[in-house]
Amino acid sequence: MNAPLRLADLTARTILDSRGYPTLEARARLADGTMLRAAVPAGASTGAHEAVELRDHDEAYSGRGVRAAVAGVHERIAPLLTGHDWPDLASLDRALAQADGTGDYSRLGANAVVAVSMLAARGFAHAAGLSLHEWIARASGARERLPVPHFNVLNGGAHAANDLEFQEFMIAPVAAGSEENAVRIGAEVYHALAALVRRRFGSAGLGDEGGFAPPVSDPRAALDLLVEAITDAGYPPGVGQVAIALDPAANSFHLGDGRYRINGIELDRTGLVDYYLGLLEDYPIRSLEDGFAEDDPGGWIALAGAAGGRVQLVGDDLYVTDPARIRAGFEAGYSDAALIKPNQIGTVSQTLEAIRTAHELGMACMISHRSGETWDPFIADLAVGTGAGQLKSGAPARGERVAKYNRLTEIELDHPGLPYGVQ
Ligand code: 2PG
Ligand code: MG
Repeated sequence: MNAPLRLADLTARTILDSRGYPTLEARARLADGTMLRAAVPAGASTGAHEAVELRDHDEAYSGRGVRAAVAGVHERIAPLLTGHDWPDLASLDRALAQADGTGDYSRLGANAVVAVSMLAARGFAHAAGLSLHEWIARASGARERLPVPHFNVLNGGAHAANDLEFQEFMIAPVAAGSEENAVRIGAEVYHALAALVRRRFGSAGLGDEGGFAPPVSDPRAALDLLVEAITDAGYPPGVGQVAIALDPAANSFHLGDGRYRINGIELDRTGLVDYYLGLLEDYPIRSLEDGFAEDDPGGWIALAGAAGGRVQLVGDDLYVTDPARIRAGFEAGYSDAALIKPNQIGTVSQTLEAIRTAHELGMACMISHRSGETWDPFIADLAVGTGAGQLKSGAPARGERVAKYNRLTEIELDHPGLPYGVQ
C-alpha cells in the first residue's frame, strides 16, 4: 500500500501568517502533474525545548523574515529530495534530520523542515490513492475518529492585549454526536458570547486565535462569561455536555521557584493547586493544559496528585511533542495527556511517533494549531487519522481557524459513519 514518492520542482516561498508575520509555504510537483502545497504555522508562547525556527533577524519584518529558511529549501533540501524515489515518509524525514544534523533543526530551520515533511506526507497519500487522513491512519495503525473541537473563544496571556493571565478559555461540545453539530454549537456559543461581551463591555478586541479579549483580569470572570454564553445559546454547560477546557500557559505567569501571579495575587505551588481545585469545583472544566510551568516538575506532580483523574491534564510546553519527553513525563507522573503540534518537533514522522508513544502509554492526545496560523488544514487530517479524539484550532471564526473545522466537517461528509468524540 505504500507507493513510492518522487518529487519534482520543490520550492518554498514566504507567505504571511494570521498575525501578519512571515512564514513558509512549500510547493512541489508529482510525476502526474499534481501540485502539492503545505504551510507552516508559528507559535507565540513557545516551549524552551521546541525545534528551532529559522528567522532572519535582519531589518525585514522586525527580524522575523524567513528568507534563509526559504533559501535552505532551494539550496539544500530540494537537491536532496527531488528526482528519485522515496520508499516511505520515515526515510525521507530521516534524510531531512541528517541533512540538518543539529538535532533541533536549527540549521535548516524547523519551519522549512516541517513544511516539506507535511508536503511529502500529502505526496505519499496521493501516491497511495488515499486522502491524507486515510493515509495517516494506515501509517499510524490507528482507528479513525472525528475529534471533539475545542473552540478558544476567550483569549488572554501572550495572545491578547488584555490583563487576563490565562491564555485560552475553550468550549468543547463533547456530547455533540457529530462534527457538524459540534461546529454548530461552537459557532452559536461564540455568537452568544459576542452579544454578551458587547452588552457588558461595549466592545472588545479579539486575541490572536479569534476569541474575544474583554477587559477582565480574573479568570473566574472569564469563566462566568463562558457559562453564561453556553446557557444563552441554549445548551447545557457540563463536563459531559458542553464542557470548558483551559490553557493557562503557566510559563507566562511563573515568577520562578514555583511561585505564580494570577490577577495580582501571588501563589505558591500549593496555592495554585488549590486555586485550580476551586475552579474545578465551580465550573464544568474537562481539560487543563500547562497548569504549571515547563520547568516546575514539583508543580506538575502536586497538581496530578490533587486533580489527576478528575480533569485531563495536558502537557504542551512541557512535552513539546517530543516522544522522549512524553514518556519521561508519564513515568514521572506529570500528566495523562499530551498536546501535539508538528512544528514543535519538526517532522510528521516524529509527530506520529509522539502520538503513538502517548497512546501506547495510555495517554490522551489533543492535536493543536499554533497561534499564528495559515490556510493549511493539515492538523484536521492528522487528528482524524490518528484517532486522537480532540483538536484545538482557536475560535469558530477567521479563515485560518475555520479552515481546520471546515475540513473536519468535509471529512465527515465524505465518510459517513466515522465515530465522533473523545476516545
Ligand atoms: C498553545 C498554543 C496554541 P502558541 O499554547 O497551546 O494555542 O499557542 O502557538 O502561541 O504556542
Ligand atoms: Mg498551550
